[in-house]
Amino acid sequence: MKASRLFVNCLESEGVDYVFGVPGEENIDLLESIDSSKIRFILTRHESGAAFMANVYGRLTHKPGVCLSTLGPGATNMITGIADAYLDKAPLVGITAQSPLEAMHKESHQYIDSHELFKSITAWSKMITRAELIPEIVRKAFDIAVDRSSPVHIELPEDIACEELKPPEPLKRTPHSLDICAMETIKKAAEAISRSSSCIILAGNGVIRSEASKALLEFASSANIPVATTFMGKGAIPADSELCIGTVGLQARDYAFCGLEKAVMVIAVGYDCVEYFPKFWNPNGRNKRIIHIHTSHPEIDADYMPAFSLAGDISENLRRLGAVVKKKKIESYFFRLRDIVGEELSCFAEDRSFPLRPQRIVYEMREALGRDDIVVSDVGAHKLWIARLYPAYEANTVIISNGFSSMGISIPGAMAAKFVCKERKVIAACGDGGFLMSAQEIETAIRNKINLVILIFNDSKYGLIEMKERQKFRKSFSVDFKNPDFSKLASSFGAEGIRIEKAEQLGDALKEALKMNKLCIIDVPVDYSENITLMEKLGNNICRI
Ligand SMILES: Cc1ncc(C[n+]2csc(CCOP(=O)(O)OP(=O)(O)O)c2C)c(N)n1
Repeated sequence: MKASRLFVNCLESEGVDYVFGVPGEENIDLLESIDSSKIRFILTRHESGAAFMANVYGRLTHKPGVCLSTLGPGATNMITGIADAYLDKAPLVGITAQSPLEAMHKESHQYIDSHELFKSITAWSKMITRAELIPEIVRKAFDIAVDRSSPVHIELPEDIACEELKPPEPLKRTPHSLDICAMETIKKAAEAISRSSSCIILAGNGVIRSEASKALLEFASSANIPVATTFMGKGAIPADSELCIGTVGLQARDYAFCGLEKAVMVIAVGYDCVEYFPKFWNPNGRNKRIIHIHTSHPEIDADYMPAFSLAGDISENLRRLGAVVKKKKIESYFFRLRDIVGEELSCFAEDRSFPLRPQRIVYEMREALGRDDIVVSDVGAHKLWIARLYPAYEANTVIISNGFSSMGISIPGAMAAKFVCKERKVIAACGDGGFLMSAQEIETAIRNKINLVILIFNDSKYGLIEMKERQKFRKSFSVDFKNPDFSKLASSFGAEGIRIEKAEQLGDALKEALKMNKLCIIDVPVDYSENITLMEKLGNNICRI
């Protein structure tokens, strides 16, 4: 058997159904083996698109997404999407081709040391130097990707890929179980919660990765504690649960943040420091008592020094804690915070300003989508508006990159969402900057008959950076650009293009676009003049309640 065939057998044995990637001379043996397997190869137009697809596939399925590139330039192109999976903690297996073994010690066409490059953005990176090691290396890669919810990297040299060998069998996965904390520790944590005068739960993406949303809601209900989520924790608790007070993550005193500020105790569940520095919500004073509940013990951070760390199975540890904790009384302040966010969104339902205000766009997106439909946000000012205002009712219905925060994720990410959840509606929401960082993947979507809606917040600028510049320098510079005609661009790809000309048009346009049997690009002129309020005024307003 050819080694590349054995490699693909191992991928099949891991349950891989899609590989996203771009070919190169050095990976055509592997591609030929994939071609004659049950795995579907999704040919993309840029390796970063392939990596973003694998990244979002991993987040949605909790199985590693797989992406593939050639050596050198293919590998370097794939890096951004893989680095995003690293800081956003998505399980992913990245495969790159490599020069033959005998060419690696000297100057050689397209050769760079990819292992060195990938080492710092993966939990594990390995070159296959002997074909018979393939089953062990692939098995180990998938275990690490799942257990650490992280990307891993396998390098397959060209000469190894086409070696013939007497095939070993793929190895089977041994089920791994997570720890459950000793009852003694759980009781102590429960006593601390009962004693604390004011408590809040801060839920992060770890809840979603661990599929612990149900346990979180049960725990919050039995202890009667309000829940704020991070951007990537959106949907960990339904936005219409009376305990959900909204999203934190802006570097400002936004609504839900005030709840965090007021609480004496923070129960951080599945919270990742990478998303939202502890110094923003527990600054210098470091006076909050923290209980950390996650799959692993906490990152060392001087502003995040929990009194208790319950590491292991999040759901089971929450259940045990919920069984012994005393029900608390919630101050009305927390409910007020929650109502204000809802009021802010509905207040823009009839807003006729044109260009549209971001709040109106978010309102219309929410109206057009069902509870379990999916929004994949790109990175920019639009992400902040979506994160704070868009109510998410289920886990993984708002996909946001907030660890690595790479522009360009939304279009390939939304495509991955469509591969995984064919029956759900999907919107890729992006700025005009991020759109053109991944627009080439529209061709991939059309070729694969993927119907989704791409909604562009069009301000002819890198909007978020303008906001930061204005905040710091009271002026803006180096952020303006000119856009192509997005409708014409859409039709040149074979997609539908709609340009919004007045605010009232957006709701119907979105609903129709989501029903279309075609990919649709909606170009929405946006008025970002209120962006600065994301950083300034909100905090002042909130002080008054
Ligand atoms: C790949 C990448 N390059 C640069 C940045 C820095 N950055 C963050 S937001 C932003 C502007 C985004 O502009 P746009 O996509 O138009 O969205 P808007 O802010 O206007 O909503 C930039 C340049 C980044 N996060 N990722």
